[in-house]
Amino acid sequence: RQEFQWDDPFLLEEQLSEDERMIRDTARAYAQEKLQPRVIEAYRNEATDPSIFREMGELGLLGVTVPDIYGGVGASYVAYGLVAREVERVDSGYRSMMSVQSSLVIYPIHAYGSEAQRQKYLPKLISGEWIGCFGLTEPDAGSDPGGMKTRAVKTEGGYRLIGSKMWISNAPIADVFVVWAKSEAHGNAIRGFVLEKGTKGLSAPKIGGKLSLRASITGEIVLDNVEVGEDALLPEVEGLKGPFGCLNRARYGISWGVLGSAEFCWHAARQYGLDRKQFGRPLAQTQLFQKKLADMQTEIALGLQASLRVGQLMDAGRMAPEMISIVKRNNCGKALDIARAARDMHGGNGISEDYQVMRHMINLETVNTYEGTHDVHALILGRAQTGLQAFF
Ligand code: TGC
Ligand code: FAD
Repeated sequence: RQEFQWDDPFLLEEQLSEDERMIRDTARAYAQEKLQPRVIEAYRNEATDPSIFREMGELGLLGVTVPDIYGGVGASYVAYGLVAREVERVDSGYRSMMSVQSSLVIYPIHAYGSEAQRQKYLPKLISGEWIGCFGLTEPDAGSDPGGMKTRAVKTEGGYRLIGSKMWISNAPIADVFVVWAKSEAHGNAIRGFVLEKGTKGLSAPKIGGKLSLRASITGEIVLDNVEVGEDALLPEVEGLKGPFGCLNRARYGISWGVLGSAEFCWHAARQYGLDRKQFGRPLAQTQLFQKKLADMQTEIALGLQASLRVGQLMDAGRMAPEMISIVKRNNCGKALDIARAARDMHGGNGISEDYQVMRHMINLETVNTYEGTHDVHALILGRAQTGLQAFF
């Protein structure tokens, strides 16, 4: 009889390459040794530590899929997912910082940028010396980014950007801003621009009072007639497929990340149930407790297999965005259910910051919303199987 590994039911470990395991181990050691000790206080104080970017960069954890000529390690998308899982095992906010930098800033500059833009920005973003952010969402355009109002007006030497972005991760501490705008000179098509901190008219005020993702700073981007040269335009993409190409990568990473968070909650609930006795026996010896643990184990094991498969298809160049909608949507929803159950299974202690399950639970509320809400991904999948558009 094959021995059953309760914490790795389908032997995921054996399905990874040696390189993937090595990158995963680096991410796990960093997350547990350097991020875990500071997260409770960072979350309580709503404090983001910018040095985290440099620490991650030094270990090769930013832009892992980018080739080494720009400073990356040329790793697989499976490896990228494994990094997200380890970082989010500690906190979704830390994973958010990492995935914006890797998928939403490094990726578009690499995929859509000129060679000069790649040379200028990628090494410093990959080393974590520069911090990046990605501005798509606006106050009146969230699920429907095609409704954005931000516009780029042609000037003699380049463009003038006018508008505002809302809910932008990393923005208040960013050096590099990838911003999407409708460009009048391109028939009002959506185009990407790379802006730099300190440019006149560009500001990024912090959004305070967040009850979720408190270790990751979020801000607005205000574009008050920001003048940039032609060299700020990302030349190689036009239309919504530009930002969506980035979102595909970030959403895929999230599908792994949330399972790291769910695994933390599952393991914590299991241990709590083994340690705590009520009615003369461990909580873990009750049927209800065991059913919840079995549900957690099942959903996490299935979700990990699904994300691994999608990652392998991405690595083989056979990814369809709908595959990513399935794993982003389902893994976020399941992770949120698991975190809520874990919070409940900890009883009163479950609300304490020391036990950490409630922090994960509240973070996952955001993760279920950003990068396409749970329902928006249902509509993407509904459209893909019926051919009928139900967004409007
Ligand atoms: P639609 O007509 O479907 O498509 C317009 C054009 O885009 C192409 N396209 C894609 N291309 C690549 N990958 C995808 N996933 C794509 N989805 C669509 C499509 O082929 C078409 O191209 P073309 O050449 O024919 O013009 O567009 P729509 O306006 O009907 O879109 C509807 C919908 C709901 C699918 C879309 O708007 C959507 O996904 N909304 C959710 C918005 C979202 O996810 N925002 C995320 C903001 S960034 C963020 O949250 C970062 S948080 C990060 C962190 O902190 O970790
Ligand atoms: P809305 O689109 O107004 O949706 C509200 C509700 O209506 C949701 O339940 C939604 O599912 C539902 N809904 C919408 N349309 C439909 C429909 N057609 N049919 C049925 N139901 C519908 N954006 C960036 O660009 N960059 C970032 O770095 C970034 N970071 C973020 C960080 C945080 C902490 C948060 C909270 C958000 C971030 N976002 C970022 C924005 C995020 O992507 C949006 O919040 C998300 O896309 C949803 O948009 P919205 O908030 O405008 O909600």
